[in-house]
Amino acid sequence: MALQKLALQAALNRRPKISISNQVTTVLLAGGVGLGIFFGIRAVAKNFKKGIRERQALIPNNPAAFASQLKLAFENDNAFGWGTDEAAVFSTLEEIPNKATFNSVQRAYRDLYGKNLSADLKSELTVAEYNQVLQIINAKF
Ligand SMILES: [Ca+2]
Repeated sequence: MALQKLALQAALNRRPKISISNQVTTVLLAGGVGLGIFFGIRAVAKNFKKGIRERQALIPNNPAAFASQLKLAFENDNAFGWGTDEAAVFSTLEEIPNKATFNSVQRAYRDLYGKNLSADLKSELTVAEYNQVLQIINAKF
């Protein structure tokens, strides 16, 4: 009995110890902290941009104002969760003076809502409506 216990103890002692070396731990920790800082700064920068865009959204004819008008038109949903104010989408797009401003509207839309404007146009409109939108945009210089 005692011998068995001793043999077991010896076997346990011979077993290689599984331990992460200090270096690996340091690298992992540094990586984690680095990632944390990266995402933290990114979140702060995103919020900062969003804040600026939200203030700009109240200025008439600002790209952020057009972007929020489009978003409101998209969200003109009924109780079933669908519905889009297509007329408002078209009139807002008509109001955008040129292609450069439209590109700014796309950036403002991404800053404000974290989404792609053309992707949202595609999902909110029918094919015919979307083609009409393309015509309005492509007519701009
Ligand atoms: Ca909608």
